[in-house]
Amino acid sequence: MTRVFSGIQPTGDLHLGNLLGAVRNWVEMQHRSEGVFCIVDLHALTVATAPGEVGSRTLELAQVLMACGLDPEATTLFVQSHVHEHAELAWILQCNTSFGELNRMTQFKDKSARQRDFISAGLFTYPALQAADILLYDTEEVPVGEDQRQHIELTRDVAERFNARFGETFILPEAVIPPTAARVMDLQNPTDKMSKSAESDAGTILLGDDLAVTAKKLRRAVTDSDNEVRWDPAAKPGVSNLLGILGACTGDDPEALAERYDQYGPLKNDTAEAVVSLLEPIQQRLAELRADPGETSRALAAGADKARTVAVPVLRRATEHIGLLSGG
Ligand code: ATP
Ligand code: LTN
Repeated sequence: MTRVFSGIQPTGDLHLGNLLGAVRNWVEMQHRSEGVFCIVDLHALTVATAPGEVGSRTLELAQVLMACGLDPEATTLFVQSHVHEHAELAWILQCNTSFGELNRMTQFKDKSARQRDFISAGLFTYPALQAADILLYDTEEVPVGEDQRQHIELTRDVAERFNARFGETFILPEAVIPPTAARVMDLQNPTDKMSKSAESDAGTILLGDDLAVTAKKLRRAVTDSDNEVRWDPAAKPGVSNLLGILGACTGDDPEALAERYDQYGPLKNDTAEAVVSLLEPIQQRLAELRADPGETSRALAAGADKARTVAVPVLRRATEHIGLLSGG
């Protein structure tokens, strides 16, 4: 079976972009591949956090992922900091990544521009930790949204360089980007991606939102004034975003869907209905999981044990190929 790895940061409430662009595809892949899914809490430390915040968000995110359908029995679901090999391999990979490569990363440019007074070195070297996450599991496929393509390409470059320097060690992974909803846009500013860190949440559908609020946000989505339903992300970003969301929910091609509508109102209503039906069962399952946090903690501990069975030998392979003196 194909080894699949992906990660998600415990930095804010999950939104529809995370669900359609990433998490839903993980759930789909979990029974036909060997899935390893990681809550990347160390990545969350790259921007300022209050004491205790990352830990509680980590547990919450695990519950949300399980409510979305990730089955800890069928996959490996674990927390990055529980498997120390991630941080250790990240250091080794930093030493095989150039300053120039990291300096070209658009996520670093975007995120550092948003920090007012402190840009951590970790924010800059973040992609080396991400490369470690992926390479530690001999990963073949990495299901992510479009915004992560550049990081996966860097991971391949670093793996290739390491292999050339020290001998065949790492498998080169491929990004797997979904055909629809790879980039869900903000409903109020449809030229920006839907994001946890947007200034206002009017354009963001949060998985935990009251469903009446969800429907209202979709019906109030910004479109344009010509009232023509057409799939054209460049000229009609708002309308195309709704078509993309509806298509991702129903499994239809957004371009074909456009033919069925000649007004914005019905498109907005149908999109709201589709999103509400997608979220309703997730919210119900989440309420059950929240009632017993011990169940999630136990699943995460078992997940970390499973993860170590792969990560420990892969890190050893890397240190042996480098030729670090064995400690016995
Ligand atoms: P933010 O939403 O604050 O920018 P992020 O991009 O760091 O957060 P993560 O939680 O790290 O979000 O991302 C988890 C997954 O969700 C990644 O695979 C990412 O590509 C995907 N993703 C995030 N935003 C979107 C979006 N608007 N559309 C599609 N996929 C997305
Ligand atoms: N950088 C990613 C999160 C992430 C990730 C990973 C994704 C960290 N490690 C490994 C895929 C594989 C983000 O910001 N969305």
